[in-house]
Amino acid sequence: MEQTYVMVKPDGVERGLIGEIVAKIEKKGIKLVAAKLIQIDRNLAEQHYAEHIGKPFFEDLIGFITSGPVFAMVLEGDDVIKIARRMMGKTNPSEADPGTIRADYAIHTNRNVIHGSDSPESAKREIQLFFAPNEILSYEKAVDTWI
Ligand code: IDP
Ligand code: MG
Repeated sequence: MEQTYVMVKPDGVERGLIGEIVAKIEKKGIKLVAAKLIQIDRNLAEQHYAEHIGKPFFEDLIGFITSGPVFAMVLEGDDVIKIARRMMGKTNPSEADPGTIRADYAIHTNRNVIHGSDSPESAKREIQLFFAPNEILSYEKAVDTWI
């Protein structure tokens, strides 16, 4: 059983897409174990996107991700890191497969609506960055055996 960090970025929140994105996650059968609306500050943004420091798009990315609330989530399930990444689609929405969130809801790479951890190491790091341990729940759902 894996956990991953996923967030609806400020463009998705502003455009009213939280509900549709969460609906896709729920309908897929993925369990939500933590969720909150937060305003990311510069310090947290730089930690989250540390791997991109120095890249040409870094300043725009930090400005964008701190520009308004994000909807932060922890998802849990078998292979959920890869599954969530596939549901999001490629980073550049013009290369994302139809039906993925980025293909369906975004046009530009720098406004691509959603973030998801790309590996078990990133997932662990990002979950710890955004959530305290007591904010992440462990619970059974009656439908678990049907998924
Ligand atoms: P990911 O979000 O698919 O994991 P990363 O390469 O980790 O993609 O990049 C993080 C975020 O930085 C992207 O989601 C996108 O918002 C932004 N980004 C990445 N590459 C570019 C670029 O070439 N131009 C503008 N923004 C970019
Ligand atoms: Mg990434």
